Amino acid sequence: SEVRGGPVLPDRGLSFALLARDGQARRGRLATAHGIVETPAFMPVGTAATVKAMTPEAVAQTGAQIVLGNTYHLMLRPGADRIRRLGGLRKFMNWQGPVLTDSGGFQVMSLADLRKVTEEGVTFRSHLDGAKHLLSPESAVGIQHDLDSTITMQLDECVAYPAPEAEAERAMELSLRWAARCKAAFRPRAGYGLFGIVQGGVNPTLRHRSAAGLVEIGFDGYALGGLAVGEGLELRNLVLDATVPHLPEDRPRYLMGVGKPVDLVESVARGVDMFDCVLPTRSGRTSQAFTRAGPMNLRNARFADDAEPLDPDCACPACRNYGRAYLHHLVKAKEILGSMLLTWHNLTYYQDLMRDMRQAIQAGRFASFRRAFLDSPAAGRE
Ligand code: PRF
Ligand code: ZN
Repeated sequence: SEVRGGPVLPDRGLSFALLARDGQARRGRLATAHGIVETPAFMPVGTAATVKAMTPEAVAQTGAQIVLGNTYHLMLRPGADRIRRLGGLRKFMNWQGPVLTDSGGFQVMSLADLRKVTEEGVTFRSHLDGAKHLLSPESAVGIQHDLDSTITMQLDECVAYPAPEAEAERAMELSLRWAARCKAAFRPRAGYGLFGIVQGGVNPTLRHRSAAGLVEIGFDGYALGGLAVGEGLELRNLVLDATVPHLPEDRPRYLMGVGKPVDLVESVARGVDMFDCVLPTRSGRTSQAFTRAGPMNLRNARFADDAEPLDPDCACPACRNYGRAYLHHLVKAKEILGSMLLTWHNLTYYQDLMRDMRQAIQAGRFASFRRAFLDSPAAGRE
């Protein structure tokens, strides 16, 4: 079982205690104004002030200690000022723990219409009603203050993959200038933090310069952006290996938008402490389950008469109280409960994986854990 310790909050910022190290893998504890996060940690995505198909109470029962929200979606609907008046995002959505909010730049690039990036910020038209907006480093931080985010992300620009090196360099340098403006606009408080975001495409030199520039400005944590954009596991691992050594040991490292279970294990092995990804929740709504026996699509006819639990080694309600045949029926009939139960299971699977990694690091057996995982069907490499 995990080491327990009371929260120790610094006067300003977040406290991050490194409890154990095993190779590059780290076991840590992040203390925030809104609760403790044991790391390595996976943050379920709650884009529009909801982790889709789950109540916050159920999200907490999966073992999640922090959820992610999105500046872009919330500024457009229901509006940052409204959420501020209603007591902040945590109160609005009834999530008791800490929240990390992404800054909006990445979502603008993937969702908004008529985007334009300038030194000032990014202008765009809402994908909901076409209204024109500007997101600047200062307004992105201001909106995250309105949301009362526990962890605020800097505004950055993430380039597509592949990108010409000059383009990756321009976006990296712009993101660094935006990082300094975000730091100046951020109001430090005890138990709240601001994270910088490393960019630089897949070029190790650019990544190094980005990391060094961010460290000079000084942040409560450092995110790795611009990855999981189609570069593939091998290239991503090379970028991680080239970047992580340039980040401070005593600050959390967050790999944005990653990933599949195997990606989490391989990134923890390279020193990453935090993750977020839509995969467990989105897959849950599209009939895909992550299990110890590997990924399963519950739409498959082979489950029609299969009364076995989805994953016999999982303690979630979907696995304890129902069989695969029933889950198959629910997804075939497009019943909402199918999305709910598969999301509940997938989030539990992800949290169990993180807990198992934390325990393995703590016990100094992460290398054998990693080998066993990679050799198992759960790695999805069949
Ligand atoms: N920047 C921000 N959010 C992100 C990313 C990024 O580069 C990614 C990249 N996978 C996911 N989410 N701000
Ligand atoms: Zn389960």
